[in-house]
Amino acid sequence: MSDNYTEILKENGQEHLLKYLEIANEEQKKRLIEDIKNIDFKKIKELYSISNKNTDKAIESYIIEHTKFVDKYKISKEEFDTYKNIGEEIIKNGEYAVVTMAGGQGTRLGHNGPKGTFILNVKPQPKSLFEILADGIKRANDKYGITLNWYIMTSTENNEKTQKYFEEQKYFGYPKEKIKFFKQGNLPLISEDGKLLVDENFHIKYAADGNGCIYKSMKKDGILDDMKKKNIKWIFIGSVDNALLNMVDPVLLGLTVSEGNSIGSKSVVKRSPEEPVGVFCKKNNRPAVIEYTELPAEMAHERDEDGELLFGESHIMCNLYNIEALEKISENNLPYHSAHKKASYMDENGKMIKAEKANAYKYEAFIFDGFVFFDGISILRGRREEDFAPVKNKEGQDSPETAIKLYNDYWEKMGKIK
Ligand code: UD2
Repeated sequence: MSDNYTEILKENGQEHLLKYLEIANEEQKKRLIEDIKNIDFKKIKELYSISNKNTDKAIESYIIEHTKFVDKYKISKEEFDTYKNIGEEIIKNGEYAVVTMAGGQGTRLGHNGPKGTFILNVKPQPKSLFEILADGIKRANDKYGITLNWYIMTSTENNEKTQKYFEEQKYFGYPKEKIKFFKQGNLPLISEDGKLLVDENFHIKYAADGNGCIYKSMKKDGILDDMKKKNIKWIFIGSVDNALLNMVDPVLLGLTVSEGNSIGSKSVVKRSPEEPVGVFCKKNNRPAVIEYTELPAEMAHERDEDGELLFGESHIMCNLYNIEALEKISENNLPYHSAHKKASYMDENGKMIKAEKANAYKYEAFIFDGFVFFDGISILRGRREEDFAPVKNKEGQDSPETAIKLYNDYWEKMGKIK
């Protein structure tokens, strides 16, 4: 290692990394030096400066207002049909594509692997979250006589495993050439005292940079160019962990087009003030979502004169954009949010330390922070029993058990309707 390094690490308060180089063998040394070479010290300072910010205060500095929405089942049949027809025309023309954000792991679920590979014991036979999504898109393909392009975002942590799983499962019968994977980026974890952490392989510890980084990743990996080449004009971006995710809703598309907006989103009524979902609002007169981790309790409990939660329109990760909107967001920088987390690491003597309590900060960009670049957003309120069966926790609410029930009930009802 050249002295140059020593100086740079010292100048940036990361000289503890030199100690690891003293105990490393040649191979480990090479690895760590390579990582050190790639450190963006400016970014680390920027990230560390936002750690543990008092988010309640941050919200108070904006004018936050309730936002309008359209209830899918309270509009007239005429209006409903108009939106539906507009949306269906675009879909049939091949100008619509879907994107799945699958960078997350199933940690909260206790699942060891990409979250999309988690199997739900649904009727008539168990299916992984990926298979449930594939089946949903296939149904739309059959209905509209098309084959939608399906883009899937993975992370460094799960990219290989995800692609292998799709191969093993023969892409769930989906035409392989219509599926494209791309990878999101990483950001370092930073200790409470501003230090980079090292893992047992003498690598600096990084974690996925949050679903808001999807915009830049789509641009960098040529996904936006690919869409333009294919004449795709409208793009749906959804999560991997909602067993009732409707990725192809022509009413949402038609509403967004009719209202002259570039972005749209599906919502459901928030179950309770405590439900862990973001909520739609206007922030300094711009469309926005306040994340559940950042919504002050007082605001979460506020009700209007009809007794409905004032901030009760849940962001269920059903987002729609035209291609220009995605281009625009990808050219802007979204803010990072910090979370105080447990992170195991290796100490300077080569001993693994398992964190018993939160000891480091993780930084993430949030997808809905891209909404602020637009004058308006079309929000279509759907129904929880049709649109939202999140799989988040091992047990209790939003667990496999609750998602399976919602899924089975929905399909039983749909079967009967047919
Ligand atoms: C998300 C939303 C929240 C609400 C809720 C509904 C954000 C920031 N929050 O909270 O407002 O809508 O979902 O279910 O979006 N993901 C990646 N890469 C990452 C992080 C996440 O691809 O770096 C994906 C993940 O695979 C999943 C989705 O984003 O498909 C949501 O991930 P989460 O579990 O981090 O979000 P959650 O439940 O905290």
